[in-house]
Amino acid sequence: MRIVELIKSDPEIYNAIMEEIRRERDKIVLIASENYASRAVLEAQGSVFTNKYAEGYPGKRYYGGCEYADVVESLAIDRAKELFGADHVNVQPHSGTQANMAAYFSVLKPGDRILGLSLSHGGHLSHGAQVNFSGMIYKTYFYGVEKKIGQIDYDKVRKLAKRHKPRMLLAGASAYSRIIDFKTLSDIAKEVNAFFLADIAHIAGLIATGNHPSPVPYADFVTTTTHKTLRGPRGGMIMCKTEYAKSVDKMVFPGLQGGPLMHVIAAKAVAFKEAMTPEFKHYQLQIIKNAKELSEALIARGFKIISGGTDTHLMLIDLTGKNITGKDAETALDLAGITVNKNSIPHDALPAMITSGIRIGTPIVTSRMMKEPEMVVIADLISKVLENFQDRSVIGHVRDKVKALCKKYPIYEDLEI
Ligand code: DSN
Repeated sequence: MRIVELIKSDPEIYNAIMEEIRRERDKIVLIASENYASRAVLEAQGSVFTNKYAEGYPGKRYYGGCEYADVVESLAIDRAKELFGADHVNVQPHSGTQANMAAYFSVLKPGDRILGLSLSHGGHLSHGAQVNFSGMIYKTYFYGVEKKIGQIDYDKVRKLAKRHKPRMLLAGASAYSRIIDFKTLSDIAKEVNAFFLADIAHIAGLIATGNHPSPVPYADFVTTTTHKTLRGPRGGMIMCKTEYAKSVDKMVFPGLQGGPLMHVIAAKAVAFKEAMTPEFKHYQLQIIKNAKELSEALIARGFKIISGGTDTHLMLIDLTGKNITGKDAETALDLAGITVNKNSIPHDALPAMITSGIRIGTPIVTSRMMKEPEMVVIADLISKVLENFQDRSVIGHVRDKVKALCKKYPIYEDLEI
């Protein structure tokens, strides 16, 4: 994409964009919740639809001139329905947390009880954490992962659900690497007469392509972001059973949001079309293959992975035996050109800003067309840095190798620099 005006009118922002392109090209980014969207998605998101107010829904807007906004939103809805097999879809939530908020508000009252996976065991802030609106408004209870196996024990979830009688049972995670048994969780919700909400933000791409079981047949509500494995623009979405369609739509607008971000909705539609292709299905499978290879290569180099491996796009490395905190690991790896995030591990003794772990994901390296052999190289580079994190010459050596690998697997070559 050629940038014509910005370079003249606002060189500071222009330069920051150029530096960001360079960063995304020249580093190995292993942030599990990020991805590199296609050029078509970027083009739709950078389009004139950013100019348009379209409060309301297709065919029922509060503004004139919405005929093309209706086209893109209807396409986004229809494609999402087809992709996930959902009864009803709302593509307007600005983010995953906004989507969760709208879904909660559509059926819950302040003070209702909710039960979800604890943030410190891989859950999400908006699933009841005290610092989040969800923890402030609802009475929250949490299930966790078992210390020994690093996995959810569904019998324990059932016991907790029977004890606390939540109005809503939440499924979904930000740092859980194993298949989530949505069917069992939905059975538990039914047994205690709770609504069941599955937040599939991390694994939406895997689910859309049949690489992870889908909660859509079982859940009252399925929320997601569109920018993680799904590889679309930054944003959120709600799927629900027909009986909740009206209350969800009313809660998104006018309940919680004003004008929808039509440029983002256009880009969501583009991403959903891409996600229906055989190439995307193959891409999602490769994400998982790469994650498995990377986790095995790390284990072979003496690293401990929570739950012993992965079924998905991510893994959580337990650094407790490695004499380095998550924070220091994140800093050292980034200096070497490998971007990860520090992450609490279950039962972590260190605070969330330090942590004893790092989270690693393979969506971006797979978008760059890297495969299993490159995962072994990356595991080796990670190991070198973490075993020698105070040695500047090792870090410099790894940085050179990272640059070479990135050159071999270029991305965004057609973006200006
Ligand atoms: N915090 C994001 C993640 O990285 O998983 C999700 O909101």
